[in-house]
Amino acid sequence: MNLTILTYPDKRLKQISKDVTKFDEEIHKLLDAMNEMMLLSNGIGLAAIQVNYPLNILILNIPDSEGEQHPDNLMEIINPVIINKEGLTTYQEGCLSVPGFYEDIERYETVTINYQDRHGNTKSLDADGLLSIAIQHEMDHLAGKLFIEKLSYARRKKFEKEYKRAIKEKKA
Ligand code: Y12
Ligand code: CO
Repeated sequence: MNLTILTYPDKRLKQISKDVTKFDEEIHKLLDAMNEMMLLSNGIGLAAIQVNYPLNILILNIPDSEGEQHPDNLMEIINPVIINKEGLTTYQEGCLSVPGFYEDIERYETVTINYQDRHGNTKSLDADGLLSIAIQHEMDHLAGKLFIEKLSYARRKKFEKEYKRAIKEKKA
């Protein structure tokens, strides 16, 4: 499976993802290919829509306290639903679909989600810290939203200017 990451302003990133209903070999292949792509790209989170599959799938690999990622820490989250959210926190976020741009974004501090694993088993997860932030960032992708849409008007304007310039410089 050959995947490429869609980058802003690609309109396909705006698609609303749909629930997975068949937990078959095809979904397992997609999950494995997404993990490979996330590792290659130095990412800690990836939603299926970022590789042009509008399905409610996200994967995460949160680094440990030394900043190292371990294959054992891979999380595969399918059809997630937030059932509880508490508090507020701010973290400087980045996104593989918005390369080179990082900005402080406000999120809920903790979230509880229900989701399914790759076999369709139902699970529940209480998340805090970076895991909670990453889940919310990736779930926004499933709703067709990017973190830059949470910026103030002034910051968004600044971003558009800088991002356009960066794309131009890359092409030149
Ligand atoms: C906290 C904040 C955001 C998330 C969502 C997941 N985001 C990522 O995994 C972002 C990865 C990323 C990786 C990049 O590549 C390298 O560092 C080599 C990158 O690089 C450039 O843009 C040039 C940008 C973003 C989870 C938790
Ligand atoms: Co992202």
